Amino acid sequence: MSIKPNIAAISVNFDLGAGRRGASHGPKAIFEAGLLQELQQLADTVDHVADLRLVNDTATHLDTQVDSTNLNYFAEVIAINTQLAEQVSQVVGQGHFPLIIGGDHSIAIGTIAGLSAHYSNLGVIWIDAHSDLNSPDTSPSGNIHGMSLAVSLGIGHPLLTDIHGTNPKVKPENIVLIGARSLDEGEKKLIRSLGIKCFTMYDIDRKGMAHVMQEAIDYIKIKTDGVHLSYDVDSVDPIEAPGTGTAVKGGLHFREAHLAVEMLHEAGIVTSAEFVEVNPLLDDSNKTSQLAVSLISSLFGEQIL
Ligand code: NNH
Ligand code: MN
Ligand code: MN
Ligand code: MN
Repeated sequence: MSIKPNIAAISVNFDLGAGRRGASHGPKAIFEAGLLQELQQLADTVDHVADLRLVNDTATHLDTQVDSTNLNYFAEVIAINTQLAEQVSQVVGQGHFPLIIGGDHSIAIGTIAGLSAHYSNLGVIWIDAHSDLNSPDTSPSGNIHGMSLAVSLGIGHPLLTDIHGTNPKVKPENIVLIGARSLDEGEKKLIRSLGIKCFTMYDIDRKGMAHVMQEAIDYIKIKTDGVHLSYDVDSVDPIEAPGTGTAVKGGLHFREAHLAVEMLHEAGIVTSAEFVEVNPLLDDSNKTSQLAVSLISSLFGEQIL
């Protein structure tokens, strides 16, 4: 992003991919915390192009033959992601930078589907306490926000993997996971068998965040034609990000969380981004939505000095 981007913000008021309600209020809280005002100082142009939500019953027309075992709110997740993929693809086609504000992490399905139409080697940097690599067979919860990266790899129910065209949307060697500390058994197996690059909290403690980010950037930039940043705020320690549905202790500190996006800005490789899992119902202080605004500003070049 050495040239200032034209940002197209897309808010997704959706939380049925998660186990508890509230992330659907994330966009409102993040916008109220001053997102657009901050971005106006950093971007060439900023437009809030879409504010997506499920409308009434549009999502309930799944064939009774369809097996939706261990897929909570399956029809709703399909519906919102179909809309989102279309919107994201349109924005990329117009040459704008898609900035998606969630919402729970199931919306990465639609974001990545929409992007994949424009990139043959899309890179994905997934900053998250989790890896979201479950399928209905391995998921302990049935919550689709824990399956979105697997779906983007073409693993999971065909009605999810086929959203917005052919699959897989992303290749395992083009993914980097950062901040992992809560992985289910099936996810660990998949990371190993597919050889997905994964920097856990252990790696971050051991090598330092600057080293990890530099390795991640060097790894992904040589082989991709675009890089999507998928930032789940539960990657950040609950002390700094209490407002999220599945907080896990031992996370990124405030500066580590920022350094990641500061280094990505400096590297100039990111072509789209999403920030997800802010749940204002779990955070009276609005600390977490303020953190999201601060992280997004840093991604677009807000500097300390
Ligand atoms: N791994 C758990 C599951 O699949 C939790 C996923 N929760 C997330 N992922 N917040 O980022 O249910
Ligand atoms: Mn500012
Ligand atoms: Mn996630
Ligand atoms: Mn997570």
